[in-house]
Amino acid sequence: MLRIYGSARSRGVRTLWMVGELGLEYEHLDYAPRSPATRTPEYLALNPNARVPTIDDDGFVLSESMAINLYLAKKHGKLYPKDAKNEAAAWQWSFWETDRLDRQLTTYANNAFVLPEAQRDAAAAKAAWDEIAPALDVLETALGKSQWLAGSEFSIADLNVAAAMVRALSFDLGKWPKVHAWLHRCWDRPAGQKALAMRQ
Ligand SMILES: N[C@@H](CCC(=O)N[C@@H](CS)C(=O)NCC(=O)O)C(=O)O
Repeated sequence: MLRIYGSARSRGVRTLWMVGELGLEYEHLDYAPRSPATRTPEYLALNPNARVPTIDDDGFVLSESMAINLYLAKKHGKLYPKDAKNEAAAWQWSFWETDRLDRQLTTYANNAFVLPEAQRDAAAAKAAWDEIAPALDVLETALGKSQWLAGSEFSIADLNVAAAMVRALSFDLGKWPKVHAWLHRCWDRPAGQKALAMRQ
């Protein structure tokens, strides 16, 4: 049995969307980030970074949301590109998101609207946005060439990047119309909607 550690309100939503796409049965341990459950010796043995998500797939333990999704898609032969070039494009976009958008989006969202107003840091929000905007330009250009990020259909590349951009669903993306349309096209999938509902 596949066990998923990590709340849907965390990067765990990426894994929960993926298993929905694959139609897998799983056990969900709804651990919140920084919760005591992520600090126990048992959990630290699975993920010494004390972060979520982590999976235990019949004894195979893996962390890092992008790697988890690439592994699950490849293992189950769905949404994983069959040719080497599109496979590499899926890696490229997953690593790109981690480098150019991942923490920047969290920092921006926290300091722009998630934290109570008194705890927000406007300078941190601006610094994050100054990195997010050029990354969205890059994505807009890529989506001007192709509807999807790796090949001619929705794939793990789109899922990994769109899932990591969950916060951007509430941003004004008017300057990036292709990103806006693509992001909603991805999240409108039934498995995306189901994962999103788990965040409520
Ligand atoms: N690169 C990791 C990041 C994991 C991560 O930072 N998760 C957050 C929740 S979204 C967490 O567990 N934070 C706990 C902490 O900062 O102590 C991944 O993509 O899985």
